[in-house]
Amino acid sequence: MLDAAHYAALGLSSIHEKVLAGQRLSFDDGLALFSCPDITAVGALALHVRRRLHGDAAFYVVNRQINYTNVCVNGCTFCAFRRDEDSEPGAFRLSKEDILERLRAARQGSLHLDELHIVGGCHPKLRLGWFEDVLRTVREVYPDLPLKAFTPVEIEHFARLEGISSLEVLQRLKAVGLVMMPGGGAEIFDEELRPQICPHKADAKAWLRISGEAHGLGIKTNCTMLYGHLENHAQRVDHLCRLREQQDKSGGFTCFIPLPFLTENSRLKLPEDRLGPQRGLDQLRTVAVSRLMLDNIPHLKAYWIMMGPKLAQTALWYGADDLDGTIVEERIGHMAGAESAQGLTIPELEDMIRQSGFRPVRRNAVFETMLPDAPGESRHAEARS
Ligand code: V47
Repeated sequence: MLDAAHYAALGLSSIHEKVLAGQRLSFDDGLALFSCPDITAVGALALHVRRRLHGDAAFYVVNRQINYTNVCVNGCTFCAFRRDEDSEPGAFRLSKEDILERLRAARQGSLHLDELHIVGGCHPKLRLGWFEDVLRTVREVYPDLPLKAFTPVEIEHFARLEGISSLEVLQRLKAVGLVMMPGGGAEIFDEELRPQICPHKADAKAWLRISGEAHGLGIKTNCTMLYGHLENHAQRVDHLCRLREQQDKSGGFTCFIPLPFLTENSRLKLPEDRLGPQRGLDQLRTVAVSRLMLDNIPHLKAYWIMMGPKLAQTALWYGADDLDGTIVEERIGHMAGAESAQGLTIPELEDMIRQSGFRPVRRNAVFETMLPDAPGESRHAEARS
């Protein structure tokens, strides 16, 4: 830990003191951390908090991601994954059988999955009954597999299509096995900027309300922030403060995932000065500031797909404690230019963590710790495709 004199020289004495005392940082503190020229000083504070919460543990999950469709009514300008119509080139929609086939393939590779992550575009015709049927069937075939599915944006969309409340949608999905929701769709909450990047998506209030409703039903959820596009530091800090405020009320956010904007194939074009190598440092700083501001959210994920494995490893020293998982098939980041592999094996993830100086801990979708090897499992299964 850097000493008090160093933080005094940086004008960060009060932040340094608050972090050591475990006190809440203010909006202005968040801004000061974003503009501090010494990124390692910011990182050291975040590392202190991360160690206080998790010691030397760094988490990963043996999971699969399934995107059921990329057809979406929301028209987000940043999204390279989306298609507006079923008939557009590159549009896809999986059947229930396609989904089950992917799970069978995972089982044939003798891999015990601890999370099934299902998300997709807001398709204009896919009804809630279809999703209930998919979840019910998956649960029948794989009763031990924790189902993490549907962002608050999808829940809002299902509610609109069915003409029922979001709470009712959540109750119906919980009844067929939903235990966890991914954190996507939060993007940036700021009311001026949000319509420019996701004009038709559930707004900030709806996203936060639905997260709170899920928490009230005992469904844990994650939360995200999409950054590195048109937003400024104040809009980032505002986003973090709104998540923190919601967490004070409903308490069910498990993990925060800062998502760096990947620019390929996107309709959202950035000015040249936003595209340079400084983006790597900005990712580390954003991880660190998020860890420091979100004092009531236990985990912070350096999502290796979007950050790339090398930067994700480094992020473990800047406040992150989780890398996500084996994944196998990922589309949202790769359609936007992610250069990472499609999947990693358990040994690859564990090596990444050990080489970074941390202790690998296998967890499930709701962050319960698992034994490192499930019975009869091949640790090398599901190598990158
Ligand atoms: O909501 C879309 C983002 C999110 C791009 O909860 C992009 O454990 C960068 O939320 N560049 C979906 N990001 C992914 C997501 C997620 C992923 C892994 C784990 C979890 C979890 C959640 O991806 C979207 C959007 O914010 N996104 N396009 C892009 N071009």
